[in-house]
Amino acid sequence: MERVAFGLGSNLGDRARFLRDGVAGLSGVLEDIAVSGFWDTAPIGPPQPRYLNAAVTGRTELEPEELLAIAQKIEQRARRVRTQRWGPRTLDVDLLLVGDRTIATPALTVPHPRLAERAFVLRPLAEVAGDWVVPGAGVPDVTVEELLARLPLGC
Ligand code: A4P
Ligand code: MG
Repeated sequence: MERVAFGLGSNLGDRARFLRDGVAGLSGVLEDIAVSGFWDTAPIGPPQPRYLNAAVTGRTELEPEELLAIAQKIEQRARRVRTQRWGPRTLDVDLLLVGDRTIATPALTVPHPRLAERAFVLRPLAEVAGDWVVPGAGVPDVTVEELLARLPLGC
């Protein structure tokens, strides 16, 4: 079993409901699930409503590609409409971490490429996975908690 982490975000409609739906979807495929608090965060990217963000960890035998497909299915169930990159969405489900693995294929990058620079990802993630060493984030090893502490103020 591999430990995996997902980041969830919503900034349209009933944000908490979309996050709860996302958590429910992930709880169907993960064991030992842990869910962070729901954080109200300032939007990064083009002007758009504030987000509610959360992180989920759990354990699974599923392959990363299967996890990505499941995340996308959960997004579709929230009837997510993709308009612009980094634009508003009912529900975004990103695969953040898969154990200590690094993956770089056209469809999937793990750890999530913008994980280390985003407080809206790291703050919820630190609640459920603060001591998780993020592969490729630095030498010597760097944990989620340390990445969060390194962020400039205001992120
Ligand atoms: N993809 C590659 N690696 C991954 C991965 N680890 N997890 C590919 C998920 N997807 C991954 O994603 C585009 C493609 O990325 C997918 O087809 C998949 O094959 P997408 O979700 O369709 O596009 P997107 O989310 O619009 O773009 P992107 O670059 O993923 O945006 P982000 O980084 O998710 O940012 N501000 C706040 N406060 N809170 C937020 O949650 N979110 C965004 C979106 C912007 N600003 C935000 C927030
Ligand atoms: Mg995304």
